[in-house]
Amino acid sequence: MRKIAWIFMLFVLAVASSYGQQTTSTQKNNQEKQKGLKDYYSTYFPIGVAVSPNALQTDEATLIKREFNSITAENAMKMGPIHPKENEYFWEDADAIVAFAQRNNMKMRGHTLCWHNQTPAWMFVDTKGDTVSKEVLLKRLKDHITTVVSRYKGKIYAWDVVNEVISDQEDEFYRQSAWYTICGEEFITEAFRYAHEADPQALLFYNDYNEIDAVKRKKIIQLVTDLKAAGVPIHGIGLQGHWAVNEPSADQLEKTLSDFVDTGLQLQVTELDISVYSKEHSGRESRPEDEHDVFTTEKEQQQMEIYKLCFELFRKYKKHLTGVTFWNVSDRHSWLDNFPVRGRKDYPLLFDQNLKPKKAYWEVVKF
Ligand code: HXH
Repeated sequence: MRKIAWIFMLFVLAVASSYGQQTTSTQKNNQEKQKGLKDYYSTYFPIGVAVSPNALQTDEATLIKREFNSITAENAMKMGPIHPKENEYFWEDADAIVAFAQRNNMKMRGHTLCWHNQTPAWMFVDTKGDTVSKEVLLKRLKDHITTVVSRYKGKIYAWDVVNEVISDQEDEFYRQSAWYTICGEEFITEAFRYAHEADPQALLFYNDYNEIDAVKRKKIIQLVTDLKAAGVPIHGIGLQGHWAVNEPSADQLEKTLSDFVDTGLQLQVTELDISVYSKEHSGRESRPEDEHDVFTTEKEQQQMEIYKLCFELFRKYKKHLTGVTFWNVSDRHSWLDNFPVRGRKDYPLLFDQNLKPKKAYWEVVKF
């Protein structure tokens, strides 16, 4: 009788332990099923995302870790936020983002060292409020770049050194920014030199938008070709890629990528999003009819097709394309919520407001 009890006990234990093993392997399967964009694209290029320090404290952090293997600070490293006063840097936000990337074995892109927007008020004036000289401004630029790049040396593998210096006007080459008006084109070459001096290992990019426009593209190509020829340390071109349901066309994007490949520099798509509204190239207030312009099934379909097209071409150009970064995490919040139309919500990303993959996501990973 005792023997039977023992056999019964052993049987119970065996069943329990195999049940335990089963749950363990089921859990493992579940983990394997949680593939992210970075896994689908592991043999192509890193997939990045622009973040705020706040996003890293919410449930978006889990999504970021699952889907992405590269991070950019959306705002925290821009000159205004990080260098609010001449003798004062604000490191907290940028440091938190770099620490998150390091903790999670992600690559980190730096954005951006020299730009005409989000610059601190003190940068272009002296204590009396008069415009500073070229010498003073270049010295300030050098101090800024040296301090920021040195702090993250070895932690940031690529920097957007100069952002958006090419004009949108057909008959004008350089944007008439304060940098340009005070220094002439020299601030561009100097910015690259300062960055290279501070971290010789970092890859240095020129970054701009609306590169799918043939006229603007030609100017960007001219700029980077001249920089390269002059021996300026530049390694890549960042195509922001703020596109929309009505652009780019397949031919336009293919021509864009192949034209840039001809420069011999590496390419990255640095700020990808696809607005569900037709592209507008100037800002405006919202109009009553905008309210009806919501995320319809038709828009969802159009957005899915553009995303599909983009990633087909990105994969085709994988030899030259060394990264694709999304500008924001999910439709819960994006910079396009207020831009270019104030107060209008946009749905430009691959994850919806509940952080669930959208239809476009499945098209991007289906290949
Ligand atoms: C990017 N500029 C910046 O690189 C990035 O740092 C920022 O967080 C978001 C977008 C894109 C941009 C370019 C031009 C522009 C606005 C945004 O100017 C316009 C003004 C009115 C209408 C359309 C464009």
